Amino acid sequence: MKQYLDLVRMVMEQGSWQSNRTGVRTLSMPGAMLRFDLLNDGFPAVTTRKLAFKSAIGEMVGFLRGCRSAAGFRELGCKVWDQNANENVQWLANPYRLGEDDLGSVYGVQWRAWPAYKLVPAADSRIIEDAQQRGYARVGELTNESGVRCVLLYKAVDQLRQCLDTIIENPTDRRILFHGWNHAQLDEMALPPCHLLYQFLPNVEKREISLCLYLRSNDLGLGTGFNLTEGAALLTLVGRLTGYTPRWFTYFIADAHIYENHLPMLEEQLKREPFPAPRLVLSDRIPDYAKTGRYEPEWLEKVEPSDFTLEGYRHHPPLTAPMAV
Ligand code: UFP
Repeated sequence: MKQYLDLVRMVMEQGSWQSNRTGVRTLSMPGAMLRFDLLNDGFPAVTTRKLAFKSAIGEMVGFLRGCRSAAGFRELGCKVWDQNANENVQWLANPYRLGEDDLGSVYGVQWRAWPAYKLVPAADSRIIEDAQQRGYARVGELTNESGVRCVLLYKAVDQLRQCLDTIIENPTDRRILFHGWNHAQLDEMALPPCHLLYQFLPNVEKREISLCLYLRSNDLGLGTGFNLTEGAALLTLVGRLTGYTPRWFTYFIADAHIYENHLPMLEEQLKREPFPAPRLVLSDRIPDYAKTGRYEPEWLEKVEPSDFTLEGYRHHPPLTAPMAV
């Protein structure tokens, strides 16, 4: 995890002080990249303090299930959403909030059920039939501003499942990605997504699969270690279910920042010598496509946090700092 510490050092030395909505200023640097070779260098776990591995995996499993409630995340062992659900005053006043613990249509909702609508002239039966063949259902009819009768069609797009299907059916495709930034619903979320674009890149000859992940905003003190764990774990799971060995995990950050009140924690981490990377082990329960030849994407929902173990994880003592909400 030298790369992570180098990035922290660089932002400390070259970043600029910036203000933001949280009231705690940050040292920020626009544009950063980390790249990990999961096959040869192990799992990208932070070792200069204790990583909240169970919590990070719990969150990722919650995303896979399309979870939208802090209570759902807590049941999976992850408490990081509690404050965003119940203490962010802007969200508390948001009309889309369904009550205590609700987070709106965050991450997993978009990953597994991106709401897609089409408004089509009722006379255009070719388009309507085509949309229906693609899984859209008629939800109603209306007359638009120009007086044209239109049909409203809807489907929930399971973007992640589509990625897996494409890895199996058309692995040379360069369009295997899912996106969290749904403009139409940004006003319905407790927090607009930070990690928002995931692209899978299978290499058919080598039977390896890589992931490029883009984060619009990343808190280097508390967020990065968490998000790296989730991205690398997701790539490993997708590799298992589709028969590919996880290889390159490339992590792009747009706004890379350090909150002022995280500086003492990070300065302490920079004094510590990182330990060798651990290994992520997935339980044998999760079917290995490479061995069985059977495609079982329903395991995206069936995996449990206990299916993920970090082996040989040596780390320095825990350090904490307050999360900016
Ligand atoms: N943040 C992360 N990773 C996440 C997540 C949030 O680093 O997975 F959900 C941090 C980034 C930023 C804050 O410091 O939370 C979100 O604030 P904003 O929306 O203003 O960028």
